[in-house]
Amino acid sequence: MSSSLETLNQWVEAVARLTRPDRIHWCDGSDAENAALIAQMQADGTLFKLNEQTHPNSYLHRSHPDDVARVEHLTFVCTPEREDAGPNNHWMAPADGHAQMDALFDGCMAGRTLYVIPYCMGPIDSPLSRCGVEITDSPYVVANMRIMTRMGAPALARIEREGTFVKGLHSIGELDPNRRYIMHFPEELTIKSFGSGYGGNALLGKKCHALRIASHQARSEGWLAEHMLILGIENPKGETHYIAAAFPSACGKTNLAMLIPPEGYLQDGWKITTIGDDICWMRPGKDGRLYAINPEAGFFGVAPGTSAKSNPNALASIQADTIFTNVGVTADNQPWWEGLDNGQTPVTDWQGQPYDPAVRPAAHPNSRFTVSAKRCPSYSPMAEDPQGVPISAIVFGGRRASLVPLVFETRDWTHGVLVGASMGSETTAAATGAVGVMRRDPMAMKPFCGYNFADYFAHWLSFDQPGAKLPKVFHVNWFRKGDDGKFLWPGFGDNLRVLEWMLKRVDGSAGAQETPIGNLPLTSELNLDGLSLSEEARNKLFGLDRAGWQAEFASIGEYLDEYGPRLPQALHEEQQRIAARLA
Ligand code: OXD
Ligand code: MN
Repeated sequence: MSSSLETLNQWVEAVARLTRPDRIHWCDGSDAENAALIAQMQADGTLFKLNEQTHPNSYLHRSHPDDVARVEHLTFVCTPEREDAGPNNHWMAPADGHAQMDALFDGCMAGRTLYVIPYCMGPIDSPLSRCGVEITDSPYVVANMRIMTRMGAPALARIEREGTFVKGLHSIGELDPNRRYIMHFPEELTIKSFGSGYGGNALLGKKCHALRIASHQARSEGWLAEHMLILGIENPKGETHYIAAAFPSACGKTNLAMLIPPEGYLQDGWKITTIGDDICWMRPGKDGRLYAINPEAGFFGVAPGTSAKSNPNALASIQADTIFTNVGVTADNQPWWEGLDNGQTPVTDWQGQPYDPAVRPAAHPNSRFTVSAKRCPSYSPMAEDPQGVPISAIVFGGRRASLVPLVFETRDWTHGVLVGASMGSETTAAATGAVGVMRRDPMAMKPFCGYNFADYFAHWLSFDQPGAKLPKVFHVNWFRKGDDGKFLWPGFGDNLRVLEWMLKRVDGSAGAQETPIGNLPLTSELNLDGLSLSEEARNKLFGLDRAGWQAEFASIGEYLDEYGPRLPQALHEEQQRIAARLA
């Protein structure tokens, strides 16, 4: 036996001694294994079969009502030095973290099966991919990991070849919010998660491995692990450019990744292809460009708001072979959520109670679908390319009702890093806590960066080296509102108009208006044909509110000061330079 398999066996044995399961099952990822788990969950009432005619092979899971989102206040990064986790993370000393977690895990799997899930994040034969093994006592987690990762025998074979893997230990415990923690030990490539079955807390390949542990690993290995979608844009000449875009959770990454071009663009031959909707791993290639893979194999998307109008590709994806979590159901057992707009009505809400809109929505605002990326009509074969795709533009964006224009281009990489580092957004239902509160969410990584943001910004800056051909960096805001509180920009498919302008800037075929905050589009060069935008919309989407930006830059300066002397001087200087130009 190879030494990595020995290490794995020893770890599984040690975990079994601690958690004391009745049985141990090594997952091979086969159809038969999946069918058996599904049957078992149907029998114990944790999974309900949906209408086989309308939604073949699809199921509904209802989680504990207190376990519906990520729990940022219970998520820790345990580095030997507190400063290495930074002010952006909750911290605990590794020994204390292990002691606290191991006390929770003690005997927790009695009467249960311990599942061992070998998985690979990224195409199985890609040098950019990384493997992990999750141990869990939740068959729901196994079924979801099978969709979200390359799970089973091929991953185990790669682990045997490669030698290293991330160790993730998970138990649903008693689903008690008072006995719930998600801890990361980046130096040990280890995750321990207890007391939650919710995706972001329990599918350890996703946020815990592919972002928190991977970002830490990426820093020492010279790459980036980011909370970004990746899409391809094919123009009428048949050329494809790839864009990576970071938006906070539940701000439309899935919709943008699967965008359907507006009518005129379709006729002209534009096409969008999807590489990923949530996570992007990128590293410089030999030619100096950044190459990206999507480490995931499926989508864990937000259901509410997904409709034939907002995201036809997502809706087509989830017609079969899908696990729905916390949605409502119709009388004939079809899944239903607010914003589905399909003319049907729910009879049962996400808690399994008769639907009464006065009591609660039919679907939880953070209800989800889990589906293989291969079911998505726009999924690109390039997503399986081991070399990844070259990135032409990086986009940052938040949910900002005021101040921030539709799009601007940053002047250079350092400015781009500052714009990413100072991103602000209104909070959403993807995490527990208040919704709609503006907070700084650098690179959309606030909940996910596995180390001190000051070091993370320095790592981003370090990519600007001789010979590097870095992507252009842009900022967008699809969420600007007018005085009447309504969105000013139509969004969805029409966002392609903005992406097209970015690509024109990349190839040098569009001009721009230089301003202190960056380069704004000339409205003559951003295609607005067929849109009826009011005078107010044009002013707010394409104009610069100088006084508002002065205040914003003062607030950005205060925010950056929270990182103290560890913050790269180049970012301070960039912030000061722009603040001075605005004054
Ligand atoms: C997600 C999230 O589930 O960001 O992708 O919360
Ligand atoms: Mn996400």
